[in-house]
Amino acid sequence: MNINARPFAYHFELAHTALVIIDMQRDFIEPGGFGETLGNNVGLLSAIVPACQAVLQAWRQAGGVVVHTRESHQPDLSDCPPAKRNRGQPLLRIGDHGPMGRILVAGEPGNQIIEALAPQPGEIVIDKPGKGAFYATGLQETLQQAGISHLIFMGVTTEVCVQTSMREANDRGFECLLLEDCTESYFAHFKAATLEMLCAQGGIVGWTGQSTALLDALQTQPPSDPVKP
Ligand code: C5J
Repeated sequence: MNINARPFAYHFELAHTALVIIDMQRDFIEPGGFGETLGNNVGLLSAIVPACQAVLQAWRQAGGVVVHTRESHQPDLSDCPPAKRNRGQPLLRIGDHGPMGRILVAGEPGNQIIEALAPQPGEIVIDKPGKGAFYATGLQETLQQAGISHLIFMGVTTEVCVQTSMREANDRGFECLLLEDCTESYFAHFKAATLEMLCAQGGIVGWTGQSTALLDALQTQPPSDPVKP
């Protein structure tokens, strides 16, 4: 399939492409979580949920591989270095008790992916202690075993975990597209700058495009059996 993208058309084959949804968790999107403790207006992020839902539904219908990531730490915080936990002056630090349970800790209510985009059985779910989806996870091996060479990204936040993951993926040889209307930041100018820099210089990190272009391409695909991850 070919879809319109920046800096030029993005070509992918469904059987070798995964949809990667970065950190669409209550901790970033709802009040009382990690994002808000850092002083951000978390309401800004929910604007992309309908577009993400439309893509996820179409991708599932087409039978494509889906990867969800969660930024999360072990309850003993053994995977959360002081350089991360002690940074800044948040209202609550990682591991502290908040209204949605312990901040950014695996298994807590706030650490779950929002209901609208909840993983389905058979989809890959990666718990990551860092910003990038490849750091201290088995994601690279999992994707290689599934024959995946192309990644289409959505999620939050554009300039932190999404950008880091896309750069990590590109360094590992994956051909990456970021859906512009399916990613969001607490800072509009950071989102805009990130989109520009990822696809600048002939696509130095990868491509960016619109979800409608992907949806149009998927509509021409006959529904198929799910690709085995
Ligand atoms: C942040 C993320 N912003 N998922 N995490 O700390 O972007």
